[in-house]
Amino acid sequence: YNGSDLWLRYVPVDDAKLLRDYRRSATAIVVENADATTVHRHTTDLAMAPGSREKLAESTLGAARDELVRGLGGLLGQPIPVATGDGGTVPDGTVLDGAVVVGTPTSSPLVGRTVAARDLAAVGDEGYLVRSVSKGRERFTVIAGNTDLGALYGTFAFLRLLQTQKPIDHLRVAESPKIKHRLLNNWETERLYAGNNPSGLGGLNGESGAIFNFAATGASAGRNLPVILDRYLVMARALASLGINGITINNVNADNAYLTSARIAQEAALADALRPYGIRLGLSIRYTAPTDSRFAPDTLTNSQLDPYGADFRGWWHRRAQQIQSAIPDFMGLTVKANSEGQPGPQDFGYDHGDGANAIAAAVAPLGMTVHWRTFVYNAEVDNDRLKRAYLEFGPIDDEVQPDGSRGRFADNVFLQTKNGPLDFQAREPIHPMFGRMENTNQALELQITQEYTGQNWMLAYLGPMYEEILKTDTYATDATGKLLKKRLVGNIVDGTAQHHPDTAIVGVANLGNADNLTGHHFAQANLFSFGRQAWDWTLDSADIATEWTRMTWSNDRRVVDTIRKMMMGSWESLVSYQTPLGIGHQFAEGAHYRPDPADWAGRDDWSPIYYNKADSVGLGFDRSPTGSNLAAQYFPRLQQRYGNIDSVPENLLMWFHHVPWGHRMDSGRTFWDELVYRYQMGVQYVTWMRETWDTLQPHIDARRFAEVRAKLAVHEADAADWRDTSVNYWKEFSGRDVPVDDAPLSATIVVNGKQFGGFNLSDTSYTIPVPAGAS
Ligand code: BDP
Repeated sequence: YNGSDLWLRYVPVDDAKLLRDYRRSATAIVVENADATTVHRHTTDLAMAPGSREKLAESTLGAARDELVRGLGGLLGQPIPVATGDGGTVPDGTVLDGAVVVGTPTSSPLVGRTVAARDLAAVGDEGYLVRSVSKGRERFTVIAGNTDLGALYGTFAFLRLLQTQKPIDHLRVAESPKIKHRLLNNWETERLYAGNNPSGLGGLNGESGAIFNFAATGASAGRNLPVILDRYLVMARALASLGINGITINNVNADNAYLTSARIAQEAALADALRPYGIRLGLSIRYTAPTDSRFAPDTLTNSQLDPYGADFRGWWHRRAQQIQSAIPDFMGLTVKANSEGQPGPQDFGYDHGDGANAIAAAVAPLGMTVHWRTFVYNAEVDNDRLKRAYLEFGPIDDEVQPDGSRGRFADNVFLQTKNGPLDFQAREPIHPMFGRMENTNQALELQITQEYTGQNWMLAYLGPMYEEILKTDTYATDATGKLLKKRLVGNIVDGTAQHHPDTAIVGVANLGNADNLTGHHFAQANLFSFGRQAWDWTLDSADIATEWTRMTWSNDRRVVDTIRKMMMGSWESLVSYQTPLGIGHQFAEGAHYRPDPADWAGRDDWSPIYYNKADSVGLGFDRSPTGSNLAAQYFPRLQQRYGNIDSVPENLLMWFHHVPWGHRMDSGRTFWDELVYRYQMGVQYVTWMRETWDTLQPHIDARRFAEVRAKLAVHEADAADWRDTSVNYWKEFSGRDVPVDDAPLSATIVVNGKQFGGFNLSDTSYTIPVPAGAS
């Protein structure tokens, strides 16, 4: 088995008693009028590639029915019949004992009769109820939504119960998403480690490694869009199983090709295939696209790019209209402007507010949104790249408008902000803008693809990282300085903190054309976890790990416990051997995989030495009041906590302070000793993971076992490289010896306040290999 079903593996339930119970509770599938509500298609030549396993769904309820057929059939080890009466409805008096009934009150009279309208109203547009119902001597299960999509989400939730071996005979589930737009950004192949070749990057057969094949040549020619490949639908089903409802399909460093008529026709085909699963399409665009000669004769000159001019707005409106006529439910545009060389309004004397509002005004009449990214930086701002975003966006959010209200950004603009102020480092403090942008829609951007977290070589489960971010207290206050009641990052993002009506969360995805879609088998867990947390950010990442493991690997107790343990410490261990105690960005330039702490990359703000500031005094970037004072961009409580070396959490120590080598740590050790221990502990965790994985061999299918095993060997060697390279380099500045074991260390990993023990650190001392060329 190659991992190509992601977590939608429906292998027979291996617990005999449970299997008997399940078989009694799921004897028939009833989806009334499943085909009556077909989802509209806007392309005519849509087809699956020859030999496909997947099949194009014609409707959302059809997708729900097909999933039950596949899922129950697989899990119960026998085909489960689909029952529908004449005209697609089930006549009164039909025996329903054991049936699984799916629908909305509109699609299904039976659902309408069984579920109280009030209960259903409470779960909103995309929520669902799953209920065990008894009528006389009949017992059956109803999966109900207000919309077909809600019913589809409920169907996946029901199947998940069986996949994770939960009881299904007394169900009373009511669920609805906390955040409205739960989206992926797909950077195509940039920072993608999920391509179908051994390095995980580029492509075979003329394919690029990207999941969607827009421009195939060579052996793949003829299989490019609008031909639909199995992996698109596996993706669609998997995303629907999490409740992800949109995907922006191209890189934020956008190629204007995505706006050409030919490409729009291909995008329409893709949108048609994904529509039954509730997944809407969006595009990333370049601010200056109107000047691209590919759009001739509808091409503007630079002087027509004035955001207040009719030319610029008219152009975007026409283009958006063209997209909408091919893709009526198109979401909108994501913009990376005046960031890393991308053009933007500042090139023409305007600010981000002017630029965002211009495009927003052009698409607002079409009901579309603009996601304007806040990833802007400049090393010259107080010598600290990290301060720039808030300095640029804060005043626009705060600006008093002619009508007396505050905030200039339009209602259909989302500011899309990375979790931290730098750039997806393995651990960052939260971005200071969260909670500070009271008057503008916020979208939190998280990275799922493992650009800075081990790419496709390292096993790093990021669920705990997302959890840490979402549950961090912003200590946001209201205008009078009073602490808000709800003020975790998750509350800001879901709108409950500051009453934002429109809410969004975005994951930069890791989907490629690899057999298992994500490169590393365990990278599937990061997509899964993101989706679960996008639906409900209060979920516990350890529970999510358990769920994923049961669905993906096995329900065997030992396998579940072992894999969960490996996963839960893996991120913290990565932080520990890569960038411990709050140091960031120590990567060799470009690839962002190996360490190179001594590097100056030609530009301060891309350079490890700019971030580490190593000298004979100590290590770390002073962002306290004696330094750049990034700390002051946070709300008062965090400002004080981060700004003081004695109160800053140790895991962010070097983020905010230049820490003297002899500084006393909580452990009683000096900073230098603690630092070295952290590197070593991180590596030892990986050793433990590698050894532990080996013990699972009898329980794991051969191919996936071997693939993970091979990656863990590379992982261990590369983690050791991080440790050795870093410690060797820091030693030149500290002039101190590498500590030898004082006592056996307790290697408890604490994730979000919960402890995950699991491995024995009897020997934390190690000898650093002398680097080549040193005497
Ligand atoms: C950085 C990536 C780069 C992206 C950029 C962004 O290295 O590929 O374009 O973020 O988010 O992390 O715009």
